[in-house]
Amino acid sequence: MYDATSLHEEFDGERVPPGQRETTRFPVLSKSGTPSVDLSEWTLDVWGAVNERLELDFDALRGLDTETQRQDFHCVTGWSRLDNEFTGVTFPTIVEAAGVTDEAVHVMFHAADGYTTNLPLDTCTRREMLVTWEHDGERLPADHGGPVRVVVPHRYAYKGAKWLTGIEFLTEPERGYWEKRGYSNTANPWNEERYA
Ligand SMILES: Nc1nc2c(c(=O)[nH]1)N[C@H]1C(S)=C(S)[C@@H](COP(=O)(O)O)O[C@H]1N2
Ligand SMILES: [Mo]
Repeated sequence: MYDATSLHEEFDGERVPPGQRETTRFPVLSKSGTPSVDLSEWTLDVWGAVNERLELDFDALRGLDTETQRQDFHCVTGWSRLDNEFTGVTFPTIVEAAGVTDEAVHVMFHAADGYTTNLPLDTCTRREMLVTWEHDGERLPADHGGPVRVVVPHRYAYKGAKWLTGIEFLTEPERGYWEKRGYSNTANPWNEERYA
């Protein structure tokens, strides 16, 4: 299993970032409750600055290279849950499958509840940036974004869209739901980039 729990070293920080408290619970934070996502109708759409638009159903997504990683999870409201096991497809695998073009500089993630969140492309093209459907050996619970969500251990968790439905490659930066409403656009936990 790939262990991503030492990535704090890259940010010259402690494993539990400043101002965070470790919890063994896994709280649920959603802007508007849990949408119902019918897996038989669900697809992950990938579009924008790509050579190959993708419309992956669940089996097609799981047919890409998958891996299991150990990762920490940092919520901007102050809790961190360490040593999660997530199984999924890494973002670089998706970039390759879609043939992302040189014009792409930014990424917008779209979700079934209308949520969006954004990141620069170079912040996404990392192995730890995972599109996942399994947590600690079980299918990802609906409250935590099942069937499929994004996890971002190098950023606060609001950068990880639950109920993922789309990945859009942009040629200009844009802001997502919380980034338009006062949360930090950069969201680095080791710099406590919580609010803009
Ligand atoms: N689609 C969607 N994704 C979302 C959210 C949301 O409201 N909708 N909330 C974000 C926030 S603010 C956080 S802290 C994490 C919480 O994930 P959890 O509920 O699994 O702890 O999901 C993020 N992803
Ligand atoms: Mo959050």
